[in-house]
Formats: sequence, C-alpha cells, structure tokens
Amino acid sequence: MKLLILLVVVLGLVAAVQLSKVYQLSISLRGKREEDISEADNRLNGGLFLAFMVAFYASFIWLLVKYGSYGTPPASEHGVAVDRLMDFNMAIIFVVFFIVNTLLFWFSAKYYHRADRKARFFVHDTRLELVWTVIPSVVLAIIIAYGLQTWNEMTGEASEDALRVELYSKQFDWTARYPGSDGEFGQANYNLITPMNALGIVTADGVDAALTEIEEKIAKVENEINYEKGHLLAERASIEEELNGGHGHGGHGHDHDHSDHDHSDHAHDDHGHDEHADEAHDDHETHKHALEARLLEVNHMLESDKVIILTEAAFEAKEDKLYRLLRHRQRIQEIRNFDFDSELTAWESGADDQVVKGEFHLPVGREVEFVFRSRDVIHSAYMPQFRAQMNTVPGVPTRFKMTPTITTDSMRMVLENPDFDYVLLCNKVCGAAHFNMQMKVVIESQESYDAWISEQGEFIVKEGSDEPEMEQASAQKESQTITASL
Ligand SMILES: [Cu+2]
Repeated sequence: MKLLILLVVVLGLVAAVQLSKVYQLSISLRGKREEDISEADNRLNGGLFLAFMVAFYASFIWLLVKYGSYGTPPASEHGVAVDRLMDFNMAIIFVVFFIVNTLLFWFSAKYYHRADRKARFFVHDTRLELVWTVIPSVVLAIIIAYGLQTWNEMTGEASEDALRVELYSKQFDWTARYPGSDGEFGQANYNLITPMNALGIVTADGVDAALTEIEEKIAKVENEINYEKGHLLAERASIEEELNGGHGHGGHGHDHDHSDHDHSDHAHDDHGHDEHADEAHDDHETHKHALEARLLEVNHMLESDKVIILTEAAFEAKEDKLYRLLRHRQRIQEIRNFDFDSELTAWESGADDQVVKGEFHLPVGREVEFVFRSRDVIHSAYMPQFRAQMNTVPGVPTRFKMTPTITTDSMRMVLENPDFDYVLLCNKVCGAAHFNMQMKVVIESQESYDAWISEQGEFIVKEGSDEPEMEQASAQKESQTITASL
C-alpha cells in the first residue's frame, strides 16, 4: 500500500515537471517571455493564498479535534496543574498562530502587485517597534513565571510521611524497590550486582553472594588459562631443557648430574664444607625437585580433557578478563571490610527492602516520592496518565514526587475500558528494545496496597523474572511488530 502511494507521488512529480516543460515551450512559441506576468496571474495567486489559508485552518482544527485531547484525565494532584499550564500556553499559541497567519495570507492576497499601485516606504516607526517588542516580552514573562511556579510546586520536597519508591532502570526494563518495614532504603553498589541481586543492594548476604559468584568466575577463567595447550607444551619444553642440563649445555647433562651426585656425597661427609656452597646446593636441589614435580603435573594436565587451545589474542583476552575479575573481587572485599560503625543502619537496612518487577502498586491519595537510578545509560521514567516524567541518570539519583488521585478501577470506569492500565514507560531512545521498556502501575486503595506489599518478598528478585526470559520476550515482540508493519 505504502509502495503504491509512493509510486503515485513519484509519477505525479514526473508529470508536473513534463507539464511545466510543455507550458514553457508553448509560451516561447507564442513569442512571450517567461517573466512577463499579467495582473490576472497575480490576482489568481492572491486568491490561491486565501484558499490555502482556509484549507490550512480547516485541517488544523480537524487535527485538534481528533488528536488534541491528552487521552486520559490527569490521575495525579499535580497533573491537574500541568494540564492547566499546558492549556494556558496552548491558548496563547493558538491566538498568536491565527493572528500571524491571517495577516500573512490576507496581506499577500490584498496587496498583490498592480502596475498602478505603489507601496509606501518608511524607515522607522517607534510605535510599531514598541508594540512588537513589549507585547511578546510581557506575554513571555507571564508564561515563564507561571511555568516556574507550577514546576517548583511539582519538584519541591516531599513530605516526611511520603511513601518512598525507587525506580531502577536498565536496558531494557524497570525494577521497583520499596524500603520495607524500616522505611529506609539500603545502600546499593554496582559491584554487588548479581542475577539474584539486580540492584546491587548492600547486605551481608548480598556481599557473600557476589563474592561466591566472582570466585566461581575467577576459578573458571584461571582454569582456562592454566589448561591452554600451547602454553603447557612450551612450559614442558623449557622444563625439560633445564632438567637436561639446560643453559645451552645439553650435551653435558649426564656429566653434570654425575658430578652433582658426587658433590652431594662429599657435602654430607665433610663437615668442614663451606656453608654458602651448601645452601646454594640445597636450593639447587629443591629447585630441581620442584621442576620435576611441575613436569609431572604438566604432563598430567596435558592428558586431561580440560585442555583447550586458544589463539594468542584469545589467551590475552582471558588474561585481561582475569585481571578485571580480580579487581572486581577486590572491590567487593573492600565493601565487606569497610568499617561501617555508625553507618550500620544503612549497611543492613537493605535486608528488608522489597524488590518487584513486572508491575508495582501505589495507594491512592498518598504522596509518593520516587527516587530514580540507572545502571547503564540515561533513561526517562514517563508516566503519561500522571503527567510525570523524570530522567534517570547513571550515578546521579533523581527525584520526583506525586500523589495519585484515581485508582486503576475508577479510571477503567471513567474511560469505559476494562483493559485500561496505568503504565511507566521509558521516554529516552535508549537502545534496540527501548520500545518495550515498560512496567505496569496499579493504583488501589490503601487496604489492597497493604495486602499486595505484604506478599512481596524481601530483597531477592522474584523467581521467574530473570533477564534472559525478558529479553527473549521483547525480541519476540519486536519481530511481531516488524511483521505487523509490513
Ligand atoms: Cu530506556
């Protein structure tokens, strides 16, 4: 269908170009110049300007009627103020829009060029300058003052007894955290992020879990590095060379061994032997034993089925990975060893935090203070029905307060849509699955909310909401959307 429309447009353009060529040819045949324009031409163009203005206004008003509504009534306290601010601004814009465009088109139509009419020319008019400077300044000042006032009310401090909820964004989903019975969020640290602790909440268990996980990863990479076939073979060759006399005197290996043996007998017999030589000799023996032991080990490892073959680049990448993992482990250990002392509440208050995915609930009529965090890139928490939006920035917690005023059930009745749900969306294009980065919001009575929150587990992300599944689901949706649009 789209292709067909495109084809019609292209063919139409080609036809227009051809027609204009024919027209030019016919003009030159009649012996007229192209730039000779009659008064009738000008009058026609003036009339067309007026006709366009009417069509322009008609389509504008039609768009306004069809798409001008915000979709839902504002479902939060400040949402009413936001809509009022928006309506106020739009009213001013509409008035200016109609005045300016009417003047533009009407002047073009009325004052089309006529040979017997001359335009008046003046250099300066103070009154005119004043009018178009002072009026816009005053209107802009009013818009800004009113906007700032509304903004300050919206973003001011939340009250002490506000419910606090953290919304955590990452590519490509949302996680909500409630502070639990102590009303206090636990500290979070990205070094502690594991599949079961998606927010990296700091607790003794969280630190232990992160350490266990990192130890497993380190062991795995160390194994891969240790069992690399090329490096094992090289090590064996060098040990053998050293044992067989080494130092480039391979041919004298046996002689050397023999004299060594003699020497050792001698050392045991003769108590007057120089002590330094004795020590050096012992070191040498130990070293040799170590080499032999390692040779055995290497041979053993080479026969094991853990042996892998890596290119030099892949081997170096493994070494890099090991380095990073070791650093990561060190950071986790630093968290564990940190002397929290007076900070003990912050350290352990995460233990009763409640982490939820998929949907989160809020009681109606109670002020909520959102704290936003991001793991990877800038996202934007957008709740259109509450007229609420705030960027989430990695490393910088942001805040926003709001009071929901209409429950999900009431809104379903108002909209006569039993399937309606409030939604939290991402409103920054943050990557491939951005379109599907959303979370359901349920507004309900305090009693229903209390029942829901008491069912939520503490700290650990609920089973069955792990990431691979989510990603698969969104990829599936993506392919469906692509199919649908074709
Ligand atoms: Cu996003």
